[in-house]
Amino acid sequence: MPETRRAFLKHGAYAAAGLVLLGCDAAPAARTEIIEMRSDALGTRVWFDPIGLYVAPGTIVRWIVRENVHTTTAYHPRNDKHSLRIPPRATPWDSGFLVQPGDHFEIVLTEPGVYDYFCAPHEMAGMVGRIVVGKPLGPGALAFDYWNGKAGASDWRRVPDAARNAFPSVSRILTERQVRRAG
Ligand SMILES: [Cu+2]
Repeated sequence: MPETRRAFLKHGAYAAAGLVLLGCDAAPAARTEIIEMRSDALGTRVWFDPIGLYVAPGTIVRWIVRENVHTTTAYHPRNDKHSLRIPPRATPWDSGFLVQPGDHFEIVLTEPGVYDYFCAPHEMAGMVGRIVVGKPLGPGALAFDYWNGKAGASDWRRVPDAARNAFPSVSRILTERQVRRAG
């Protein structure tokens, strides 16, 4: 698994939702949106910018480190029992640690719906983001605790309060298309 992950990182690409794998050198046929992974000098404030993003299905989303060390990790039970907050048919992603400025990771999002994701070392600090692909569908559009009491979800982790408070609403993303978070 580490070897596979390293290979993905080297190519800066990852297939999600059963999609196309693209290398950084490939000329992308689809539109690419950039999400920066930010931090102040002391690492006391950390954030994704934009924190909220609307894209059309088939868009490539690339996360790139500007400062500090981060991951982009989908809210999905396969990622350390986090609750499911991406479309059920989409494949969860986890970039692993991106450590150098300029390190990046990308996926192609084809399945319509809301995708919530977090930075593993900074989730408790509220470093999360939300992408709406096409339509505001799926569990990411539901309340954070929608899964309480459901079979198979008893060991899922609760979304921490700092993360809950950081997410831009789906309606705001649909209106503004890009929700920036001031540094
Ligand atoms: Cu982070």
